[in-house]
Amino acid sequence: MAMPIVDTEYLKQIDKARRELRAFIANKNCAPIMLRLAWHDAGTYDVNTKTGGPNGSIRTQEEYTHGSNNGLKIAIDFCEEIKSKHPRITYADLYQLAGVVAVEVTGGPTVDFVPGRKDSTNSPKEGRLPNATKGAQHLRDIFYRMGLSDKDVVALSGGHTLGRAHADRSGFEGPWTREPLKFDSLYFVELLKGESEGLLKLPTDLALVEDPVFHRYVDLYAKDEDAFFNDYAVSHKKLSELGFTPSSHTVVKDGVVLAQSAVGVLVTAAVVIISYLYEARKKTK
Ligand code: TBV
Repeated sequence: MAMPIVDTEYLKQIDKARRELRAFIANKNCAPIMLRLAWHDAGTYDVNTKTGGPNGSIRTQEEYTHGSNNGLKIAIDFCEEIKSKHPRITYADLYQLAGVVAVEVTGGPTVDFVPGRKDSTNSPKEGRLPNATKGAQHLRDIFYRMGLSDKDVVALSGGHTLGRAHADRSGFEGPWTREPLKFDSLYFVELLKGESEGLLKLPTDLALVEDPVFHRYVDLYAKDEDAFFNDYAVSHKKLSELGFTPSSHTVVKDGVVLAQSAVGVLVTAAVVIISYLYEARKKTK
């Protein structure tokens, strides 16, 4: 049987890496490119062949030189600084953790993170990530291939609240909002306003307004930031776990281990019940 990746020591390392990532991302102001790295590692998933997905394969030269990954070597190298201090943490976990922390430190929702992804160096063929020059049908084709929904398309597109396009990487230029280091719902507000001096709208961004089903979510998220944050957190978690089935032996909430195994759960429950009975007895005396 394969050794499980996640044990108590691994979880401690994840907690430390999470703290280091918070400081690193705040110092370098690199939240946007860390989020883009997490998305491009995960976004290759194919639900039918169960290939691609968040498995760290984007670190291979074959994959980071794909056109859509232009510029991401910067983020891969940033992550290597954390990896060298915590070599047990898989690249797959590290990239997804960096994405979750990027959203968190820029003021976005807390995205639940469950560790245990395995690494792979098998890169899928080029062409699985979306092409920014296309429309709604293309977005559906790509996201349905990942096993994701229309709602996921729009919620995750809100990730463009962070960062900007660079002419030398994608051929596009500029940020989507006036505060590209703040995670908020202004991407959707700007989208509904239409053309705006200095702000970018990709063809895929415009498709969200033109398509009636997508448009309803854009309206909702522009009006209701809580609705956006809730849906975003759910969609981001789904994206970060494509093809990954967390081990049922570890229950982690907000980085805290609640239970290590079924036995652990029983022991914890027994301790709670016994101490309760003990306290109750003391009171009746
Ligand atoms: C940058 C386009 C997160 N995304 C980004 C660029 C482009 C796209 C500019 C790259 C550059 O020049 O530096 C052209 N990315 C796309 C398109 C898709 C895509 C068309 C189609 C779906 N993006 C994204 C998701 C997420 C992002 C799901 C995260 C959840 N992308 C992202 C960030 C940045 C880009 C934070 O795709 C800024 C990076 C669905 C930086 O500032 O360096 C929104 C959606 O995936 C389009």
